[in-house]
Amino acid sequence: MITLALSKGRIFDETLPLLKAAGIEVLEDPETSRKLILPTNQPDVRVVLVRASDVPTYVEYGGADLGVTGKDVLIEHGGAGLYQPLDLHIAQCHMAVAAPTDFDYQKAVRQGSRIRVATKYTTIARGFFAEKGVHVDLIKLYGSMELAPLTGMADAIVDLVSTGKTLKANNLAEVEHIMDISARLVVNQAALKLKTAPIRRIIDAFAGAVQVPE
Ligand code: PRT
Ligand code: MG
Repeated sequence: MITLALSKGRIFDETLPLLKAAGIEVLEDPETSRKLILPTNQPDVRVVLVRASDVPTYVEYGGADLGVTGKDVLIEHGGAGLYQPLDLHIAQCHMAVAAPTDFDYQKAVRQGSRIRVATKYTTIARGFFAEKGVHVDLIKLYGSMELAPLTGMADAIVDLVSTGKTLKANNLAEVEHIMDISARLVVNQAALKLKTAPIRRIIDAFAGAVQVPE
């Protein structure tokens, strides 16, 4: 049995065409089914639905042989023990620093002020500001980062941006581009040794189906 960990939403939706290229079709729709283990047309391949931030953990500890996860999630997890053979170029977005339009972020940086930054991505944020030599107090949040500056709790946020609509709707503007983000295929290293042929077949099919945007 091969077990693939996916999260509901964009990761699941954008992985479907890659699975199709590997001859795998998921037999139930996660949006309507309550099942957490979804069968596929291949009797020896199943999909488990987990929280996006839990995908690397399931693969690390062998709850799944493979998984698809954002580079953001992977960096925050640490990626220990995971083989990362492929950038799938799906669920694309970028990590950015954003601040209210009336906060002069560049001036605060020039003056060496301490900046209060709210984020779910503390590892990425800490690394980015340390590299730049900017002093920050990080406030860890688990969601709706945009709210933190609006309530006066933080000066800025570090969050993912795709269309930019969320920032705009909350009177925030991007002030730093941190890194491009896309989803990766991650593989449990012991599973790769034990089930080399079927896992390689999936990796190769995914590799052949990846569409690199210009
Ligand atoms: O939702 P849940 O808390 O369960 O987990 P999650 O938010 O981690 O999962 P999900 O499915 O939303 O995201 C899975 C992966 O998709 C992330 O780990 C990213 O790698 C990737 N991805 C791509 C995104 C986005 N685009 C994205 N736009 N993840 C989140 N967003 C959010 C962003 O945080 C912000 O709140 O969308 C909002 C901004 O979108 P725009 O279009 O308004 O700029
Ligand atoms: Mg989400």
